[in-house]
Amino acid sequence: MGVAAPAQAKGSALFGYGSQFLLGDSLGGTANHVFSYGNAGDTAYFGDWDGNGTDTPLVRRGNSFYLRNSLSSGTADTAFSYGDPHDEILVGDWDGDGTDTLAAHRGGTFYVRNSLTTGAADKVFNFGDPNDVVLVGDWDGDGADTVGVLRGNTYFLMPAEGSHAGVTTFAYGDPSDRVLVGDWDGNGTDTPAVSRGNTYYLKNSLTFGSADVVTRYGNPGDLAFAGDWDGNGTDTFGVRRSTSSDPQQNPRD
Ligand SMILES: [Ca+2]
Ligand SMILES: [Ca+2]
Ligand SMILES: [Ca+2]
Ligand SMILES: [Ca+2]
Repeated sequence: MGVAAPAQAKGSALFGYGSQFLLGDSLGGTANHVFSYGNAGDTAYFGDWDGNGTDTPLVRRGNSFYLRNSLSSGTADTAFSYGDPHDEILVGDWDGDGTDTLAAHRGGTFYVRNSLTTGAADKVFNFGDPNDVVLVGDWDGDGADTVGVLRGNTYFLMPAEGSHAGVTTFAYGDPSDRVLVGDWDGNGTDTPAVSRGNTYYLKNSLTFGSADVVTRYGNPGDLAFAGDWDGNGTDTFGVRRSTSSDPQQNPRD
């Protein structure tokens, strides 16, 4: 796969392994929501599938997707298929209606669908290079998510689906940092955070400069992701862990 460091947008597959999710409603706080969903080895995502303001899980098996609308243990509320099993899948509110749906990324081309049902793409566009790290976020606060790419520590953020004019470009962090994207200050605009161990360096603007907030979450071996678990408009962190009932993780490269 790509040579760039992994990214965890609000929108890309979660880091980590295990069927247990531990989500905190405040930056640097303890976990407020602890539950199990799916299988330990499932590729997992979070999004606001029902548009009620809270992000909840979805797991992927091949090109099948199983979503749940609450942060509690239980079975899927909805299942559907999209894309090819080898596509990179991204989550975002592409049309700004308040509901997150999927996009498939295949060789630098994005195939966006605006409903959580089996069907064809609603919109297709190209951005970046096939091996770029892809980020999803609402860069301009208009309520709709678009994509961005990360090369080394330089961000290229698309203003609207398919638009190559007015791309926002800036550098932040180190090329080896892991990157998350979220609305840390609740102003409607998504910005990056970089992580080193379990320390997170949050930036609240899409400009060159140092971190606005430094915080910790989870254990040093945890790889956090971001979302709005309590629906208050700000994104905070969660981690994924194995439980004693999960199969032991096979080493991956
Ligand atoms: Ca929701
Ligand atoms: Ca939507
Ligand atoms: Ca913000
Ligand atoms: Ca929140």
